[in-house]
Amino acid sequence: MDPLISAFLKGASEKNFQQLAMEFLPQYTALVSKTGGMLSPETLSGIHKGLLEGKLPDVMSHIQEAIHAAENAVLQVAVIGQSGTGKSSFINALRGVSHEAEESADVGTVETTMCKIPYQHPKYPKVIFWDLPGTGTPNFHADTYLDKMAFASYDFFIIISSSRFSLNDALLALKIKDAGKKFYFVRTKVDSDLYSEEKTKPKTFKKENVLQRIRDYCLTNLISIGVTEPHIFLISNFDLDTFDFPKLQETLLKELPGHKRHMFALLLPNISDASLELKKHFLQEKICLEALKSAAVSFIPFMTFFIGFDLPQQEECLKEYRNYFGLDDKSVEEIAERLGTPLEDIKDQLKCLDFWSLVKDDSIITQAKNAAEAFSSVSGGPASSVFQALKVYYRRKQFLNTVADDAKHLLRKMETVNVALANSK
Ligand SMILES: Nc1nc2c(ncn2[C@@H]2O[C@H](COP(=O)(O)OP(=O)(O)OP(=O)(O)O)[C@@H](O)[C@H]2O)c(=O)[nH]1
Ligand SMILES: [Mg+2]
Repeated sequence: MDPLISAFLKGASEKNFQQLAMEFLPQYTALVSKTGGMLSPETLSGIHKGLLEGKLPDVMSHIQEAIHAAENAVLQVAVIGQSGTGKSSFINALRGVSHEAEESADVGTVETTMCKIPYQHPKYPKVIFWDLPGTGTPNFHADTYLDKMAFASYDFFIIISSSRFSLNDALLALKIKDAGKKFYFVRTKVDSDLYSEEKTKPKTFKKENVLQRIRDYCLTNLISIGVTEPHIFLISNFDLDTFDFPKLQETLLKELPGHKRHMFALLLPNISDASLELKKHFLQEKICLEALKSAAVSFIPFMTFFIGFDLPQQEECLKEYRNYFGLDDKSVEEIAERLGTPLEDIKDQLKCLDFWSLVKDDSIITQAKNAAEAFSSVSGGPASSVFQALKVYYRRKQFLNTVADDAKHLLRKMETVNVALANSK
């Protein structure tokens, strides 16, 4: 069990709220050490105060509000840069949409983005990527551009370039900074830089040296234009798990406000074990906070009702996790196709598709019972409602672990196929 939950159960049953208040922040910080977490500093201090004063209804409502805010967060990302630099490709990659899909952002070799266009994330409609018009056109004016583009509505800006960053981009970056917004420089197409370098200088070619040269070049350019300490991310839109894309994800997550972080983490493409783990950590936090909320309810006199987690709700929960990890029915079909493996064979390998065997696993009930009894034998607390809360907690964790393991399994298979394909070329 997460230390946060066991400490809460112990503290609440002994009515040792001072101790609980003292322990909460360090324990929560440990729980979210890899992700930053979804609770804002205000929520954390609200929970701390609620615990200190022994006001569990306050604790419960702070957690409830934070979960609600995270689930309903709106995220607007502006992508800017000169024509042809790969803005649309980057948006498609982040939306997990293939360039040929109907709902994809237009990708082409002529200037295809003429005015600002919103692209909703197909799974998370509250997340919108804005493909803003190129900054390289003659009638571009850094002074008026941001106002025209309603800059205040974006959470952050991604400035894209595929060679050197232009003066216009740098001017824009300075304006964005003055307006108190965050921006990140992304240098795309490093795959083609590497390809051409290897072709032209096969004897001296060293991947790391080429990448370092591009990085230094971008840095020098931006600093000379007046951008201080620019963060530059070298990426290939065709190969997200290599180069700096994972670092970009991490940085964006760290710098977003807590309630937006959760949404952003869920939409990130499932490109590596690290990205799957990251998602898992975010969902674990949510499971833990939900359990904490239910546990708090258990200790509020006359309020020990329990909102159930019946089979349809469990099925929905598993479906949701599968969706987050790209294992929904449609995605599994697409993966089977890409692997060239019959769909039934793939399905047989995925434990998360068999809802009934998962819910038949009694060990969850035993775990929850033992944990609830262990704690109530010490305290004589409200064991039954705590047992219900722990049952949900263990069941959700079981679903999450199963889905994440299956996603890793498929990722491994895809990697093997990709390597075989690359070797056959
Ligand atoms: N090799 C390589 N090609 C890329 C990459 N990103 C984009 N491209 C190609 O670059 C061309 C332009 O990409 P787009 O995504 O349409 O660029 P854009 O910035 O949206 O262009 P406009 O809409 O005209 O402003 C397309 O042929 C893409 O396939 C990348 O990371 N590597
Ligand atoms: Mg475009």
